[in-house]
Amino acid sequence: MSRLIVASNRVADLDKAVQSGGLAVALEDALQSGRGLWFGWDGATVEEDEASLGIKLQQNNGIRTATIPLTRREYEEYYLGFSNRALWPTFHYRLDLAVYEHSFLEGYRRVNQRFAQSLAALIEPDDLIWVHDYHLIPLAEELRLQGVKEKIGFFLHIPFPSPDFFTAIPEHAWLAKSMFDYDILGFQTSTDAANFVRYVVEHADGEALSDDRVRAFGKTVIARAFPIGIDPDSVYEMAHTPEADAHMARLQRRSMANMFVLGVDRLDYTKGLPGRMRAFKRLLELHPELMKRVTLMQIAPPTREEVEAYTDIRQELEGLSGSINGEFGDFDWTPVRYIHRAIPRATLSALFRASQVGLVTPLRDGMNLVAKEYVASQDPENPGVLVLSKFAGAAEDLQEAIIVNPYDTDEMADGLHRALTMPVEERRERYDALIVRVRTNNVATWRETFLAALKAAPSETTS
Ligand code: ADQ
Repeated sequence: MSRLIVASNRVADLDKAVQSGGLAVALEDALQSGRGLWFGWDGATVEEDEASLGIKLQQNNGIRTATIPLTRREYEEYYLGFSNRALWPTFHYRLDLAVYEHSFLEGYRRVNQRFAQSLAALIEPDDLIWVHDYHLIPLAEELRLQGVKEKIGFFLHIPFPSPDFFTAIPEHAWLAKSMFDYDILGFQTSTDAANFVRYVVEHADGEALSDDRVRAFGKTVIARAFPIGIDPDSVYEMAHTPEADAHMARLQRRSMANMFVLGVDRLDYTKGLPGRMRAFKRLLELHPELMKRVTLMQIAPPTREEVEAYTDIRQELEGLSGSINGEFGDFDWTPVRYIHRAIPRATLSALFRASQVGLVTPLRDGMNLVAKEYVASQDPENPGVLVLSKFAGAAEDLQEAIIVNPYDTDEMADGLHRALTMPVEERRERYDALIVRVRTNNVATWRETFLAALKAAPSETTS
């Protein structure tokens, strides 16, 4: 049986109970059910000469990991620089926030090279290699240079933008060419896969063949959508423990409002958090009868605080929640509760279940697992309503949510009002349809269909 080798930028601290990264949650599930190895950065930054300390092999919660540190300079150029100041904003259609510096690109190349050198030494014949996300796009090219002949698949967790945006990246042709050293490229949605194919055809003199195959640079690769999912049973169970019941009762007791609108996101400018608060404010302006009856609870733990755009968004949100509370709040009612830290998954599940509305309004999002977790946590007899941005990858599938345009404050306020006043029959109908979709496209389906496609990929794709 072939082993599964997963490579991602960061190997999560598997001993930690609280995690706030979608990738960590999905991969933990994926690796525990088979033999395998998870390779990546250990999260430490070291001085230039210490980096040669090399790979650390460990076993955690039944998962074998192989990790290496980054030097401070690599961290700045590869991680903060090219990955998070160039690729992340560009792939999320935010060219206004993108910073392209040559040193970033050089650092990105060097780290991918160093990752490949370390990983190549661990690969055995017939291993299946699965590379994750935008930090490691050229990893396959570097592994091939190290002589690795095994099948290598890539999954992009974030959107693949339209060619107009992708071509803004200096050396976009190099990046695209390196994607042809994979056997299979997985995207979150059919739109992302189509954007990639369009780039290849329009800008790389490539050709779209049958069966999702694309040919360019003298090579062929499969480009297909594999929508990521969650484990709906474990999410449901976590939302229905005696602790969750107690948590819900406490929440209701302590709050004057009897309805909650819940937002749960990493604090990121792609998640549309200021727009969400403005929509809630508009809801209160248009429907004063809802005052003291509804609270917006926004949970947003900080991430990437060394990138300026992230401190800006934090300040903007603190200002917005403060001004809404100042204008509308009373001694017995706080309209917006803004919690700026990660919270345990069990508590989160209880909050999902206790909220009448799950408000998920990113400006762009690869998939958005919170939308699926919200649906999976509901009581089938008395379910809450999902209000979902049309720019979340999840909207391609979760059509029975109330789909809104996150740039349109009035439409979002209207969507919120519909959700808060929806009769139970309609709530059940929408939930019944949504839960089928969440169950069908779950995390196990995602893993298995991707790995089956990787195994079945014709080996001439590497030629
Ligand atoms: P993220 O941008 O991190 O992931 P998302 O899909 O919403 O976004 O996953 C976040 C995960 O972290 C969820 O499981 C959520 O429950 C958890 N989480 C969020 N806030 C938390 C908090 N305060 N406390 C505890 N847990 C918290 C990237 C892409 C997404 C894509 C995923 C998976 O940007 O579009 O869906 O990868 O592919």
